[in-house]
Amino acid sequence: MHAANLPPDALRERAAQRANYYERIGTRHMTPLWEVLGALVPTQPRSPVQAALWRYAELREQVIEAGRLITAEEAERRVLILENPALRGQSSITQSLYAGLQLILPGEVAPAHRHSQSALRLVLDGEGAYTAVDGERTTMRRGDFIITPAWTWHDHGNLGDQPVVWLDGLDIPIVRFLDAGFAEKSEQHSQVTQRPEGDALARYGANMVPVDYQPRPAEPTRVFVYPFERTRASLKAIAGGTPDAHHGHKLRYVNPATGASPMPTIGAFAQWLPRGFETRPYRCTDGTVVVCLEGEGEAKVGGQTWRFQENDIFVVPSWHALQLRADRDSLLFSFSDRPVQQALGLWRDERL
Ligand code: 1HN
Repeated sequence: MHAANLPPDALRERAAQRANYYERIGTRHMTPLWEVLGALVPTQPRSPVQAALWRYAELREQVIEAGRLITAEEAERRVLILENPALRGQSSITQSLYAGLQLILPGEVAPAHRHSQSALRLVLDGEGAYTAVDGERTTMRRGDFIITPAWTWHDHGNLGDQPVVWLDGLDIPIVRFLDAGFAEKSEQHSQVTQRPEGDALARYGANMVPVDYQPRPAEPTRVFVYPFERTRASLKAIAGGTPDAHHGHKLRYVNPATGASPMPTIGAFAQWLPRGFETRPYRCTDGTVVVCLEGEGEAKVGGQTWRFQENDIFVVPSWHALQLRADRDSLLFSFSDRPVQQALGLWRDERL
């Protein structure tokens, strides 16, 4: 008999029988699919992630205070994690990604280590720091996008006279989900450099590669720094053309030897929105972290609207419509797990 036709007594009786049954099978570590099927297989993504924005003025103040409380040495990495408001305690900004703001003060060293997690840095503030990746240093300049692929040795230092702040993005939640994390500390505090600065960019980042180099599939790029100067010049050069209605002028960073994303788990993008331009709403399945490197404007994410300016950071959850408006010429950097979703045949987007 259909539930709607049962008298109230019978309905109550049946609910009690089911509850009793669920409890008995529960003691044997079983649970009924029919109670959770809709949530397990939603008709479209219903991310628990919350749209959120962090203003750099506040971030900077807080991270500078951390500089008075703990040294880079003691902390190993002096970082304030940006936790999604709906994922507190999980060290995650989206379900798949970690983000944090790192500070290194003049004279400090963040000692060499390596781990299975892949990392990116986006330099936000200050001059004079460097990162070393597998034996090569790169000077960190504002807007530079620097990667430390999985299992590469990396350390940072500040040889200048200013605090240097950057955004870290890592695939920590992905590696945690897969239970595939390893890490080790180096005996070398700071890596001994094996090649001069600029070597990787000269060999792999000038539309050429060493004659016998054949990248393995999914190998991260040997180019570990994408200088802001070059990114900006490319965007400026194309900015005279007609912007895409949903993206403005948007490029994705690639491994120049393969066309794939710089690292297998994290995709990164740079976007130019001319002053006065407003994008049409767009959504995609990769929850995305966005940083304003230049300009200012307004972002609408789902039902929320924020103003953004330089170095502000916001997160767009999976399948939330995003609409951007630039009130000055604006340059936005963003990163997401898109290459993972694409490799698995999961990625979708929609132009609204
Ligand atoms: C890490 O190695 C760095 O190298 C930053 O700067 C943040 C967060 C978790 C695990 C490793 C870095 C990190 C991290």
